[in-house]
Amino acid sequence: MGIVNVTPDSFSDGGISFSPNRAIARGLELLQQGADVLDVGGESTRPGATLVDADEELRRVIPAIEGLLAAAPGAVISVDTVKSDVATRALEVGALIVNDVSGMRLDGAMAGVCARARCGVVLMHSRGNVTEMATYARAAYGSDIVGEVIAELAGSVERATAAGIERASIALDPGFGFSKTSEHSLAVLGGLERICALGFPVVVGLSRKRMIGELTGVTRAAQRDAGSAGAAVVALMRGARLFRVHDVGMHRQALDVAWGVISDQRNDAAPFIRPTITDD
Ligand code: HH2
Repeated sequence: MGIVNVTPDSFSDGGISFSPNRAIARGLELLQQGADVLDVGGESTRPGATLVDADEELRRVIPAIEGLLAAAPGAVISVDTVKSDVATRALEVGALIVNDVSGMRLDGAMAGVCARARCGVVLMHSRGNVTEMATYARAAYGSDIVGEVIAELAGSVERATAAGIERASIALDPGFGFSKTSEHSLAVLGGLERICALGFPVVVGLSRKRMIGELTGVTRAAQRDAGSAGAAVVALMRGARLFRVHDVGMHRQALDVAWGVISDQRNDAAPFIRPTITDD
């Protein structure tokens, strides 16, 4: 999933796609790099970011989604929003997935909107409202953080299925960096297999997050792509299958190689090598 942040204030790329034309150009570039999904968002969850109302969020994301689908009609678009009004309109103009970082906790109408649209949903783990979810205000866990994340994700699955969303339409995301210190995020990555064992496809958003900065010492978020790809490969090995990333080209290459190695070691796998490449 390539990230298209139509925001002035996202933590690593705020401003770079903050106009419909720039967002469309960015999205097309990410498709070219091998993105299977474009995740279009209009509100940053970075601590200190400005909250936006639904009208402003709609002004940001709808022209970008419409323009992307006009330029790339087959593109699979997810909308990164916690607001049912934004999800409704995004689905009307052609988005196929709703990526809700609140796991449908914050807007009681969200689950019904997604059920009626029969869209895909990403239910991410977080705590608190949009302004606090990426802080440590609610980052208190006992000895089994993975168990707590699983229990809270189960609440999101319950909200979704009670409204009529089919289990086959749901993917789960443990929410790296959301109400989690870097130690917490590392513990969740360490226990990712338990989350994958719930039976839903698992999405990870590790790209450029603080944990990558704290492991590498790279202070500028936009320079953390190589470290992010390393973490993504670990997540793949532990069962994650969707990767929300800024640098699609680098992740595609790292994950294609890792997937090729994994596939090669499974007896039932088809050969993964692309024999047409001859220039090296
Ligand atoms: N992280 C961010 C936003 N949306 N969605 C999912 N499913 N998983 C994530 O980990 C996730 C997400 C935060 O990253 P970004 O969009 O780059 O920054 P910002 O919130 O500042 O716009």
